[in-house]
Amino acid sequence: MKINGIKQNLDLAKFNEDGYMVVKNVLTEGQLETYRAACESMFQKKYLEFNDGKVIPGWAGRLREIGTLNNLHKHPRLVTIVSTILGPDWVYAQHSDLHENKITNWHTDVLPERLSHFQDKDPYDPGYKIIKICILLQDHTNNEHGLWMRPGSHKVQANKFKNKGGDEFEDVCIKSGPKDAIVFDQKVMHRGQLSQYKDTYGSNRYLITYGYGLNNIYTNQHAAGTIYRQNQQRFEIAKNNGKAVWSKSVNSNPGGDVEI
Ligand SMILES: O=C(O)CCC(=O)C(=O)O
Repeated sequence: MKINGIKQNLDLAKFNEDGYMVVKNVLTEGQLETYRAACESMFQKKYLEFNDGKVIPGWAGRLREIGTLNNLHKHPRLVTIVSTILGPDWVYAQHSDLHENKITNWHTDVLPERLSHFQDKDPYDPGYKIIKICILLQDHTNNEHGLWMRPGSHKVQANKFKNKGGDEFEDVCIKSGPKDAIVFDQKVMHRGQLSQYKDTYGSNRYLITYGYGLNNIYTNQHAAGTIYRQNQQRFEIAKNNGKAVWSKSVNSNPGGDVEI
């Protein structure tokens, strides 16, 4: 889709109300094919096993082996989405994750308790505005293995870093196509698949996710915690020659940038 088309299709009122929106056809057919092939190849070489799947954390802009996917986070179509939602003064929040077949239950993307020392500011202050862009590289129009949302839950103040309740929200399954992006306020409750897409469809489920936020202390603190978490996970990958398993007891302190 052309940049102008993307801009016109962004329903900001709905985004503010529900905490998310689907942006159709952000990728071209060619990008989809290239990126799926890049993921297939990359996940043979480097990964952290996590929740029944594999992840590569903190890769965007620094995983040359992944080809053109390496710089998708700076693509003009994504930049247009971000600047339409956040205005001109935003930063890439240093969050990128790539998932293969991961199972993910309900949560928000506010830093978890174990990283809460990075963020002394309350995520429910008005200055905290961090969004995620997710691209699921397969068709979810006819299945329930895509991304799920609890619309409006981003507005409900939770006890700082704790997850919110759930019963008061409606569970909505997003029927995204493989070239669509889903953009959300990272305080909205969301989940991924609870059973394996690949068991039904015979191919891997891939997810690309990036974070962006207002250029302020809230985003800086969130980014610091995210970089730390990603480096902890990358450290495990590096230490295990590319193929590692994540466990809750891992408590490495890489103390700096980790190349994988
Ligand atoms: O697997 C998915 O679709 C969602 C993953 C997710 O919620 C996350 O990475 O925060």
